Amino acid sequence: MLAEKEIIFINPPYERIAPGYEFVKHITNNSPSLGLLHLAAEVREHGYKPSIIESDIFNLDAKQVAKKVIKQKPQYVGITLFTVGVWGAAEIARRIKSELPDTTIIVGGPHISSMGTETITRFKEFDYAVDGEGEKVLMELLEALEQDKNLFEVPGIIYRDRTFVRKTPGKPINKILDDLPYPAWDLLPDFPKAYKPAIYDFPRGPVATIAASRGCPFHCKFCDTSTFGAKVRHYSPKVVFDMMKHLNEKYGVNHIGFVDDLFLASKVRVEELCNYILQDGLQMTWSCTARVDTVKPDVLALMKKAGCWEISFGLETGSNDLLKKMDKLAEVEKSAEAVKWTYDAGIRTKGLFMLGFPGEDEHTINQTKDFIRNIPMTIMNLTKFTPYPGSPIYRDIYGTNIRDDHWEKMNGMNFVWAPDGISVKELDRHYQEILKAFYQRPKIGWYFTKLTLSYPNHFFRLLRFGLGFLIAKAASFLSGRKGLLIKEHEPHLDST
Ligand code: B12
Ligand code: SF4
Repeated sequence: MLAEKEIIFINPPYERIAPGYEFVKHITNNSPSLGLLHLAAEVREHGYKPSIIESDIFNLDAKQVAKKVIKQKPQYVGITLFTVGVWGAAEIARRIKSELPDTTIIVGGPHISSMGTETITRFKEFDYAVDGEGEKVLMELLEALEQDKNLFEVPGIIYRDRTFVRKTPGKPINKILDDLPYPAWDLLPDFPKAYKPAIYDFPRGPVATIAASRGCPFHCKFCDTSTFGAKVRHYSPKVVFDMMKHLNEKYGVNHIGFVDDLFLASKVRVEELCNYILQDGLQMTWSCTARVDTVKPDVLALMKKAGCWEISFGLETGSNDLLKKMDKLAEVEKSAEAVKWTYDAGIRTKGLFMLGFPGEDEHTINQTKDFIRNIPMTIMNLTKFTPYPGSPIYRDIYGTNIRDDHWEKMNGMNFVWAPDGISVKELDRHYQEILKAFYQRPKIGWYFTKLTLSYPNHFFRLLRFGLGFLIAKAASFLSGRKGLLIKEHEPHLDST
């Protein structure tokens, strides 16, 4: 018999690291899914018994995750889907369904918000999908299922009705975020210890994430905003402050990563939050993301005082031409000014860049190299341009053709597409060169040495990374691969 009202939420495994480079895991981002924490809190308030499986963080593959679920025999399973995770999720669902045919499998997340109908059509092992923000719609769906109501009355869901796949109208959003329960951090096994952002991305852990707002009104062509849409909604600053304090007092969290698309969308709210922190004397550091046009010296100075340690700016490229093509509504000169102000305020800048956007060529790549050498940026993140479903550029490139052949590679670390006149091989070479142009400067090397020595957490992670590298090299020589680390991709199993 099935346990009553039990729901297991799963963050499925996906390829974050090229096969053969598993030791890199010690220094990469191991943050939990905040979406699942929100959903678990919501269903718990309505009498369900939720639990959470974070596959990658606990090194669980699809088979192991399914085994855990099958043992628990839940009534419902909820899986969060990024495009990159769809195949892993489908394998988990298939395995669960073969042992527990009565367990209902519901999916949601950014991939569903952008390509839900296609996904449900293709993957018969998923029963229902929730389009967009999940809290309210998931509850309505569960209620409809339990009370055998007409599913067409639940807004924002996708389901199979005999041979048809139906999508119900509407995509309800949470208008007042303050009404949501706190994310269910208490349900995360080994929280906060097991969950770390990438090395050097925080000073002193433990770390937790908060989304203080949802939505973004911009339409940068590479960005998938289909989950939260254009309407920005905020928690009130007092509630954000209370959440920070709760994490600090209950779990000993010392650093918060704000994952809002536009943390600085409202300067007034950020100032209010800073004032709460300062009045209380809360000793936490935090980081956030911002557009370059939302910062000014006065607010930066206040943020620094209130513990802001790093701001991630989507700088993207050193070419104004490319920024225009991206519809970024930004200029390189403005970016340089914002980074300089941030540096002057004593806050680190993390520059988020991308390589290979349509229109990229040798000239724009050289402009990026010049740009990164000339701004006071502390850390740089370079992703390989990926046309994610849900982003405007996806439609420009592929039209309405569904390109599912690249899904498992859509992790920002593979070129799944290349602009005219430049090959993937050349892009890969430029990728290495740009990173070297930034990181091989003595100034940067010295900064990271100091950081490593100041925070033992980083030192130990680096040590494990180094040991892992040596072991992988030795294993490669012993198995006749002559020191080569990369291993072949295992092809995914088609579900159809
Ligand atoms: C923080 C973050 C990360 C963190 C943590 C990821 C995580 N596991 O949550 C890290 C750094 C690890 C990360 C990595 C990546 N990320 Co990221 N990330 C974000 C970011 C900035 C915020 C996510 C967040 O916490 N949101 C707040 C919570 C509350 O929302 P949520 O998770 O979406 O959940 C809500 C709904 O989606 C829905 N829902 C979600 N799951 C489910 C499940 C069920 C059953 C139901 C009913 C509903 C439901 O309900 C939730 C509550 O309302 C988003 C941008 C954004 N605005 O969301 C990008 C974003 C999600 N990332 C993106 C990408 C591409 C990636 C990477 C693949 C590559 C990269 N560029 O870094 C990797 C690997 C992805 C992975 N599987 O972890 C894309 C996804 C696009 C896509 N179609 O796949 C986004 C949308 C950025 C963008 N605008 O393009 N990411
Ligand atoms: S890149 Fe940033 S500003 Fe642009 S649409 Fe995405 S979240 Fe908004």
